[in-house]
Amino acid sequence: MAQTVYILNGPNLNLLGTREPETYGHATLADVEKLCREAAKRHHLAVEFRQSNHEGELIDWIHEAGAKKAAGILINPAGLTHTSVSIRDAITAVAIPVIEVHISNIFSREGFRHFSHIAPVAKASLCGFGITGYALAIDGLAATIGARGQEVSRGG
Ligand code: CA2
Repeated sequence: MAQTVYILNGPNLNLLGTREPETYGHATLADVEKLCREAAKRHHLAVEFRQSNHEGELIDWIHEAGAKKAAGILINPAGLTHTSVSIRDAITAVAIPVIEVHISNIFSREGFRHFSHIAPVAKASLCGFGITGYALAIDGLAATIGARGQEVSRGG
């Protein structure tokens, strides 16, 4: 059975594509999900794609991914990146790789976005590539866990 990657999205990311296109682009969260499913398929990974505006629900899902021994978690904690010790603690408590993803370059924005509670406990952090960052993070996770990539078809 395929290994599963949990892709967790934090508060307000349900609004993606409706406002602030200069910062977050025009793609919707549904577009992000489609991109993730395509990237994961190339590595034969199944996807649990979720979004919540509630910190506790995100924490429950991190625990769930850990308990189910998921291949890993990609998380865009959104604003909670900069405030949530509890999400950091949940990540520390699970024994699976967690990759932090941000659509925008948090270091080129306001000072309060420069600090991440998540980065020190994440396997890797990636920001500034727009929604393409999610696909890049899936490729990185797959490389980390040694997931089987798409077989290259040989001609001739
Ligand atoms: O760049 C990212 O992915 C962020 O995680 C997005 C968060 C922000 O607080 C982080 O500093 C960086 C904001 C998510 C809210 O997204 C919206 C999208 C469209 C309209 C309004 C909010």
